[in-house]
Amino acid sequence: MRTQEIEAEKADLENEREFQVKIEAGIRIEPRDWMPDGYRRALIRQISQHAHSEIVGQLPEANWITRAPTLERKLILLAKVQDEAGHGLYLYCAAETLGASRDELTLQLLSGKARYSSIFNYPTLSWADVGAIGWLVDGAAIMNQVPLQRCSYGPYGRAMVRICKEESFHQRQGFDIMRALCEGTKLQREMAQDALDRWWWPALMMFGPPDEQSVHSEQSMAWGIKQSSNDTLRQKFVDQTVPQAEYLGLVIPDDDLQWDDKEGRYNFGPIDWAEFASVLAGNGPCNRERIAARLKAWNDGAWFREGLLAAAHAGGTTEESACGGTAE
Ligand code: FAQ
Repeated sequence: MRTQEIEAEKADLENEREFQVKIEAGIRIEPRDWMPDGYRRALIRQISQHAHSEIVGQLPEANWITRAPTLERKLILLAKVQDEAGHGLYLYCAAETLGASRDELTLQLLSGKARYSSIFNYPTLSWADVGAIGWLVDGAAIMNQVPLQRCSYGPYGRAMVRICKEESFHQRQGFDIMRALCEGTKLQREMAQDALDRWWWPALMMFGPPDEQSVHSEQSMAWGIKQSSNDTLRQKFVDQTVPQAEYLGLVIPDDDLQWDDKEGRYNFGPIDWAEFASVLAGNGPCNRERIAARLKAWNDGAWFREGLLAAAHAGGTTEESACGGTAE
């Protein structure tokens, strides 16, 4: 028995060594490949939180579908919100390839065990917020997700390719809403400025805690899951977005914002991390409302899930194939 244990330990060490060699050589890890348990857990955590964010992220903008100012804007917004549902589904499928079912992950969201992005706990008070979400929130999401296309885990990286293409359309539609408002009446320009004032800081928080407080970054980067640190991406976002705000004639709500010629970047003021912590603890302006909406959707959909499974069993289909199989 002792010899067997030693042999098993040796095999694990060899697997781990080969795994790290693959990661360093940029060879993708696929669902049936050997992977350390920690790598699997890290991916399930990140992919599921990402999937939940896409799904919960439909709610703030969906609030404006019935009140979009023109038929064209309504159609575009409908398509955008539908895209976010699609992103959630690709991501749940990617998590399924790691052995975590969508139902199990959804229950973790509903019980508060799994997180979703802090940004979706803020309310959409005016039509300009729909513009600000597309411009800033999708803009931040793209900044974070473009490097994830090179994630070491194949199904996640490949899902990101399509998601990023769609997010870039979302970002442009948001910017176009802001442009239309900024070229409009005084009241419309004020709406656009007010939306920027409310969404700017929460958008910066989307990138996660500062590097020195990031729990997962170091290991995640060593495994090739994350490609860049939270602060690096946040800085790139600021550098990209400030000139866009200037083009729109809007003012970033940060008195400390200043171009640093020597460093070739914008320096910006301190982020209110106490607010971030409070939102993560469930006390943001809309946390309870968001979870209540997801819980209602889950309960309302029970009859459909049961029907789907009953039909699958009657027809000899497996539960997995009834739900669309896995995304590789
Ligand atoms: N909100 O150690 P780190 C979108 C948590 S999709 C809530 O730095 P990590 C599309 C973190 O989970 C937006 N929690 O963590 C759209 C961890 O807690 P845990 C979502 C956050 O994983 C647009 C703890 O803090 N995107 O917007 C947040 O290395 C418009 C320590 O943090 C993704 O999920 C936060 N902002 O880095 C949809 C992208 N930040 O798990 C609709 C993939 C951190 O130990 C409309 N994810 N935490 O309990 C990632 O890139 C990473 O997971 C980060 C966090 C960068 C979010």
